[in-house]
Amino acid sequence: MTSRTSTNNKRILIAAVLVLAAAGIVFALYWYGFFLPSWIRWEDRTYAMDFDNDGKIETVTLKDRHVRLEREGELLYEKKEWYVSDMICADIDHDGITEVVLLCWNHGDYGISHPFWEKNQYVIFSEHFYIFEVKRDILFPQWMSSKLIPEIAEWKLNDDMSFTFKEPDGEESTWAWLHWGMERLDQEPGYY
Ligand SMILES: [Ca+2]
Ligand SMILES: [Ca+2]
Repeated sequence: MTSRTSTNNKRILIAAVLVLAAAGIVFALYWYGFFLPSWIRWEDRTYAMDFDNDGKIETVTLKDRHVRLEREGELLYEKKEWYVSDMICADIDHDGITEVVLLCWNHGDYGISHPFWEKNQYVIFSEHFYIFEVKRDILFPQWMSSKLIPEIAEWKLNDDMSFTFKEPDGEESTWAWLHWGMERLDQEPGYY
């Protein structure tokens, strides 16, 4: 092997290592949400109330994309792997118990119910609509959507506990929890 060939091989090896390192960095940035859509509005919110009717005040906080549940300064529950853009706490199903409703970005179309045969989908980010109750000192899942199609860019809770959703292109629709799941109110029935 000539010295020129050896030098070329080293250059190729270094170039390959640099390409792999760059790909790794890009993947890490994607995984941690650096390339999520620019239209997402990341809100910070705090709700303090007796969510579980035990006579003590719980605080649910959305800050820096993450949700925390605390009681009297003690951290009860935190979900770090989800990226939560907004949160509303209200009794959206009219049963007298306040729900914690999240607009959330995570990996995979199906949230925690991800089918085993959809392994490649686990990498891709998608937006979800999640409903929890504060129960047993955690955010206890009541209903969790699969990937939202279309996505929700903004939402508003109306006085009757219906939601107005605005899509990234500006189109609006009205939805509510009537029986099971979110149902569309302002046209032919649809479901999230
Ligand atoms: Ca309580
Ligand atoms: Ca309720």
